[in-house]
Amino acid sequence: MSDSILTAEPTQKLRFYQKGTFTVGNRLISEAERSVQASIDRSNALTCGHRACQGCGEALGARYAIDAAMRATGGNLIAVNATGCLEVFTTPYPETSWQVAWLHSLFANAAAVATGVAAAMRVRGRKDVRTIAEGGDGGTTDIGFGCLSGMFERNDDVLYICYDNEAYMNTGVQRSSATPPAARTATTPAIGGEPGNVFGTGKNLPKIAVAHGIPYVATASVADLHDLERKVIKAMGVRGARYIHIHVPCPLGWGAASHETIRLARLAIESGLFPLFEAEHGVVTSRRKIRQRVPVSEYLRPQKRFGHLFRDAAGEQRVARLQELADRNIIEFSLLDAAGEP
Ligand SMILES: Cc1ncc(C[n+]2csc(CCOP(=O)(O)OP(=O)(O)O)c2C)c(N)n1
Ligand code: SF4
Repeated sequence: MSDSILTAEPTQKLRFYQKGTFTVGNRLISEAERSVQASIDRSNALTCGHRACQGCGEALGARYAIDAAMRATGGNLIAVNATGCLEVFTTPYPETSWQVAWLHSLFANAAAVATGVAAAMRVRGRKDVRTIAEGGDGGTTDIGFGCLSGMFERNDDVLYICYDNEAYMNTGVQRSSATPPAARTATTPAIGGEPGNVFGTGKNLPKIAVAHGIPYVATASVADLHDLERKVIKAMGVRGARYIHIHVPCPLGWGAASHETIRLARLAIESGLFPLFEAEHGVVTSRRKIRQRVPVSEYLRPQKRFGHLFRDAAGEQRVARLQELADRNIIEFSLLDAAGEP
């Protein structure tokens, strides 16, 4: 083949999506975009030796979020952690896996304690020391909600991170107000006329945070760690109240295989059930488009908490209702390209 034929060949732009391991991903993307996990410079805020279950999405999400915040602040960071799995599996007395200044608060008051820490740093003239509060969805959407809303309303200089595994996992998988409809939990068994969690209940905390008009709100997922890191770094560049809601599959509570954590998190995004977006001062400013749309059943089927949906016609109707919720998200957040396809 001559050179002239070679240069005349049409070129096709390839788009690379992270599909498998991050080792492969790191080799195929530019250095600037690579995950930090293989870098010798990574901060490792949460080291090995903690006692999370195998495949715990919360452990992964917390490690990447706090590492990114440490990088953004040069390590000048204090984390306040509500009671929950993350607190319990990282700090069995007298040990700790945290390599960052870390305080355990009550279940209900992580946001208020973090506000106090930020105020103390301000009074001491240490505005360079930044504060993060973190907790599970139970601690955030239910019992800590009042303190969190107050922190938002006063625009306190704190980043609050919610690790959403969609139930109270640490005490045995009870329903929270972030549990999805139809999901089976210890308190919403798959029996009776409406098996699993009831449709029409619960609350959407990212949207509630946006409604407070705070400087920055984002949703993120362990399925896209680059996006997660970028959002945490962006949040640390802003002063005032900030909120990031991270979707973190829980193999134990969801009845899923531990190696399915990332795939499930990805299917939640690609089905439209968990939209990824950012909002500033009450206005949605960006969203991540769906890349390969999938029906919600692909996400639900591998999880035992939704097993009762795949047994009879009544279950099929509930899957259709969940599909409607995903479709509504797709419209509300414009998750598909203009042509209607990813
Ligand atoms: C006031 C109070 N009520 C109940 C508890 C018991 N408790 C400890 S952890 C936990 C569940 C935490 O659930 P969540 O916030 O969703 O975090 P996860 O464990 O799922 O990460 C509960 C109910 C407590 N510690 N304090
Ligand atoms: S119960 Fe779930 S959230 Fe808790 S450590 Fe195990 S996998 Fe993680």
